[in-house]
Amino acid sequence: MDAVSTPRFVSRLTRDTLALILAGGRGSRLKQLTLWRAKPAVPFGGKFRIIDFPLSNCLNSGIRRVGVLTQYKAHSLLQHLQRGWSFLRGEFGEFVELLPAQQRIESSWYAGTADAIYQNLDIIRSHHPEYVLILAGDHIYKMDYGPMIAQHVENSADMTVGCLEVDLETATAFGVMTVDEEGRVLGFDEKPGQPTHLPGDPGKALASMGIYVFNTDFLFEQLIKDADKPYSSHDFGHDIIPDIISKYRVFSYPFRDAESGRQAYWRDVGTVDAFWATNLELIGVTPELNLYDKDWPIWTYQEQMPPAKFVFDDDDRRGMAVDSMVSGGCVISGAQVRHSLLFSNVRVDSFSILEHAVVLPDVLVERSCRIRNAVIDKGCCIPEGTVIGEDHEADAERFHITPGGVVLVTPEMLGQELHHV
Ligand code: ADQ
Ligand code: ADP
Repeated sequence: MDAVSTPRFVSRLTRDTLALILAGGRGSRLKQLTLWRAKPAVPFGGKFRIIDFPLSNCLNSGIRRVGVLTQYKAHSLLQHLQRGWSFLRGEFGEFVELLPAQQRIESSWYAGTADAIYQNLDIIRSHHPEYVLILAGDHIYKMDYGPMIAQHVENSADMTVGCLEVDLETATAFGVMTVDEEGRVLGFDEKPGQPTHLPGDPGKALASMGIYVFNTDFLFEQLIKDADKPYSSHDFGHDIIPDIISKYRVFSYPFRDAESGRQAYWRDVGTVDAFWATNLELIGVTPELNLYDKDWPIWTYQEQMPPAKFVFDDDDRRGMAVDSMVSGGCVISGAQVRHSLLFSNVRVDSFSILEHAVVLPDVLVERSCRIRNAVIDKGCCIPEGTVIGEDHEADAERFHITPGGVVLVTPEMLGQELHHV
């Protein structure tokens, strides 16, 4: 049996690994959804936040030492982590540690992803990990990191980069790699204008997932070297990887579904269109991302709430939701909800109709509203009779319309200062 498939070997490796989740990016393409919160704190899937996915992946992979590096608009993220992710016991060497920017005196803010790690070198060192797993805080996927670390060790690699095949047209948004038959990285171009396609497939490119395994000592050496370079942007994709591939052993790790061997589910909900579509995709009978999978639970923090209810209103009008997901605390009273995802504590009142809507927590939809193809941000109160998603010209005066025709509505756009109902 090869070592990769030996559970004991893998679990020793995951025990010796410290995961660091980069949770500081701005995520400006999510528009007003990230006006007050970092992208990893954006709610997703009815009751989760995006960061719950990489964090749950760590836990389910047996990695129980995790640092979360925060930066931009971190309040809501920190609150979520403190409430939901402080259950690991430090006494047993297990923790989710918050690592905000400004740990070092000489620089006050993280420059790039490598700088964010560099600023925390002393803290990383104090945990004595053998391997460091660097993750992004803003992707939706379920991944066992154990086999990736095992492959890294079997290859005697200095660094391993997780990768996916993507369509060539979208490859300009990624780090694009070329590899040899053994998977060793030969070339790496961050966000290339003209991405190189896969050898046998002109429509596809090999993209970095922005997740990396490093031998700790090697990581330290490279970060210290990079920190001294005056023209570096201190970024893994721009600076570190292109600089090391010709001198050291850098390998790719293709992210595949363990059972089917096919490319696994992975989404960057970086735009409002992607956010809307990825949430609504969860509704189908057999969605690609199964949140009901007991073998790979996604943990989160959520207030305790009563079950959702669907009630007749005073005029005996039926409250109903079909082809939808409805979270705890919701009340649908004399209203119709179709092909929509309602997060916790949403109230929809009489005569209102919701279709293809993603409604974040704590929203009140008053009577006689019609809402289609929309994302409604947390805490909105949609006043009686409001129509959204039928006339884009009218919508554009108040709301944000995406290139895909989805209407984004936030409390500010409705002139509502208070975030909670
Ligand atoms: P991008 O996602 O564009 O590309 P970047 O904006 O640097 O790269 O973000 C990477 C991750 O780090 C995100 O989770 C972000 O939130 C976080 N982050 C960014 N700057 C940070 C900072 N200073 N402090 C803390 N966190 C920070 C990267 C790779 C590409 C790869 C794609 C895959 O550079 O090569 O293809 O990810 O999505
Ligand atoms: P969360 O994303 O945790 O649910 P909120 O949606 O309440 O949190 O907002 C995230 C952060 O932004 C909180 O610190 C909140 O106080 C702040 N915030 C939200 N809306 C506004 C606003 N209109 N003006 C100022 N701060 C706001």
